[in-house]
Amino acid sequence: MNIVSYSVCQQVRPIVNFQRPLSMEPFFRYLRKEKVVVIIGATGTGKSKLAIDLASSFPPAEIVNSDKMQVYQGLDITTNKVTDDECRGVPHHLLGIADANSNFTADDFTRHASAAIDSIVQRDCLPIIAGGSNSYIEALVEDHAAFRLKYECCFLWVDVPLHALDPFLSERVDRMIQAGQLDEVRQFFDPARDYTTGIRKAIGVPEFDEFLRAEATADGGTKKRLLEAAIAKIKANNCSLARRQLQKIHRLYNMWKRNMYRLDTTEVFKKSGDEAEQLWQTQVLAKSQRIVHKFLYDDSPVVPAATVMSSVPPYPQPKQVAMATASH
Ligand SMILES: *[C@@H]1O[C@H](CO)[C@@H](O)[C@H](O)[C@H]1NC(C)=O
Ligand SMILES: CC(=O)N[C@H]1CO[C@H](CO)[C@@H](O)[C@@H]1O
Repeated sequence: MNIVSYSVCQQVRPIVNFQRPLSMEPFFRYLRKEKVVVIIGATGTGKSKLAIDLASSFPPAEIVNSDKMQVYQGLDITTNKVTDDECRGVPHHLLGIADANSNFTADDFTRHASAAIDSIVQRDCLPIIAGGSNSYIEALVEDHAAFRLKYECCFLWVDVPLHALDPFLSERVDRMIQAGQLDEVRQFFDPARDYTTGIRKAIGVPEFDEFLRAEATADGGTKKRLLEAAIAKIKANNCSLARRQLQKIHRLYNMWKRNMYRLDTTEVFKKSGDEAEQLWQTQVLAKSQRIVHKFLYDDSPVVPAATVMSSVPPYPQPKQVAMATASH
């Protein structure tokens, strides 16, 4: 997961530029900012999936993680990192790159993410930033002057009403427990350490402290009670995290609404299995594809809704070599 392979990018490069006459190229190179897609949304709304789906429909694209816990090594279940299968060959950056017992800061994120995005663009790939840490995204795209000079962002906001999200988050905690989250955290447990540093701050770690301290000595009934309490606390903490994230997103929306698009996934959350996937494809993904297509090639007509699935051309024009980038 940490070792990024760029092979996907190298393969799918179109040979012919059929949009602009060759002689105009240098002119556009200097005028145009490089484009970055940013996917935001509360925990559990499907940001990672959308990023991978979009990267697969606009290759070559690479994903930059903006989740402040997924930047750390370890606790892959607890922090809900994408698996190799889920990545479908799309390269990911800033996943599991930081020492779990260090403090990775918003400044660190800005530095690492800028470097990753510069390198993605230099290889003629589209950078897609995705993750739940809105403060990191704000630090990068709002407070970082060099980034603002070089890049232009399109924000996709994956939204779902909290009443639909809460039960989903609760089920997701149960699925994580089944997948072995407690074992993962137990291996990490160190009674001498507090929960102020690095990955130990992740939701799903401090909540198990009381249970893990008592585990060796307590009787069965006490253990059961402590475990249930820990799981309930994780659920509650995740639901309140989702609320805080949403508040922050509403604030960002007021700042960025010119370039920010809300994707309503309410209908998807009402269904499950194949039906949910179908709705995701025809509604959420198709709409995102139209928005991103327009953002990337804004001199081309918007693709009509009914035909989008079949008619989005795969990357019709190679992105410009990053000349503007190099001159800063
Ligand atoms: C990480 O930051 C917290 C404050 O947020 C501090 O208490 C802790 O000592 C820091 N840990 C390290 C290893 O610097
Ligand atoms: C079980 C669950 O949904 N856990 C999530 C709680 O929120 C954090 C965000 O900090 C996610 O990383 C977890 O996956």
